[in-house]
Amino acid sequence: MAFETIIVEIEDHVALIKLNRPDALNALNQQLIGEVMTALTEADANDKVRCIVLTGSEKAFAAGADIKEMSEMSFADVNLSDLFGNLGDGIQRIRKPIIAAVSGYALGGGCEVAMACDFIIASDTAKFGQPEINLGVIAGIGGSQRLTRAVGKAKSMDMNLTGRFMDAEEAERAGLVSRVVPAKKLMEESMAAAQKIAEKSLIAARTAKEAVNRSFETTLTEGLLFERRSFHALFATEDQKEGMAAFIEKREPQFRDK
Ligand code: CO8
Repeated sequence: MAFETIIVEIEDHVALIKLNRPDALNALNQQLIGEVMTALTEADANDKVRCIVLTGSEKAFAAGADIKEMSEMSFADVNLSDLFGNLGDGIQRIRKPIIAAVSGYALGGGCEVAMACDFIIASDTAKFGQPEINLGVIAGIGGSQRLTRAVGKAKSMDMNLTGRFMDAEEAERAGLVSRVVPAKKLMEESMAAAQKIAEKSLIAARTAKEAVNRSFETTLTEGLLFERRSFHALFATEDQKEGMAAFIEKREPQFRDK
C-alpha cells in the first residue's frame, strides 16, 4: 500500500516506520493513524520482519493528536470514531517487539503512542508531555494510565495537571524511557537495539513481550504463574534446544523460529 503520512522501510529484518507530516510536527490525524495501524499490522504479518522501530523526525516524534482536525468535532464524532482507541489498543495487540525512537516532542497522543510501544529510546532532545489540559480536555490514549504505571502518581499527576514537559534526562530517571542517547546517534542506536532483538528466537521474544505486558494486567501470583507456564512451553521449541546447545558448544545460535 502507498502511504502518504508515513515512510516504511524494511532493513535486515527490522521494519522502520517513520511518521512523516513535517508541517504539523507529525500530529496524529485520522489518515496517519490509519496508515500507522496498517503498517504495523503488515509488519507483524511479514515473515521477513522480526522487530519494529517507530520514529518521527528530529524535531518531533509527534506533537499529539491533530488539534485542527479535532477542534470542531462533536461528542458524537469523537465517541463514534474508533480510530484513537484503536491506536493505543492496536499497538499493544502487535505481537512483535516495537521500539519507539523518540527525538524532540512526544506530546499528548505522541507521548501515548510512544508509551504503547514496548520501550522507548530517547534522544537527549526528547520532550514528553500530556498537555491536553491546556486544551480543555484530558489524555485519551493512555496518558493517565500508562504514564502513571511508568512514572508513578506524583509525576503523572504533575504532567497531566500542569501540562509541563519532561526532558529526556528526567524521563530516564523516572523510568519512562529505557535509555537516552545523543540526538545524532538515535537512529543508529535504535536500529542496533532492534537488530539485537531480531537475532533472537522470535517465539522467545514474543513470549517475553507477552509476559512483561501481562504484569500490568494481573496479580503477582498470577503473573508469576503465567511466566512459569510460558517458560515451560518454550521447552517445546527447537529454538530452546538450539540456544542451549550453542551455549555449550561455544558458538552463535541459529534460531529458526520453530
Ligand atoms: N495538531 C495540529 N497541528 C499541530 C500540532 C497538533 N497537535 N502541533 C503542532 N502543530 C502545527 C502547528 O499548528 C504549526 O502549523 P502552522 O505552521 O500551520 O501554524 C506547526 O505544527 C509547527 O508548530 P509550532 O509553530 O507550534 O511549533 P513550535 O516549535 O513553536 O512549538 C509545540 C512546538 C510546543 C510542540 C507546539 O506546536 C504545541 O504546543 N503543539 C501542540 C501540543 C499539544 O497540545 N498536543 C496535545 C494534542 S491533544 C492530544 O494529543 C489528545 C490525544 C488523545 C485523543 C484521544 C481521543 C479519544
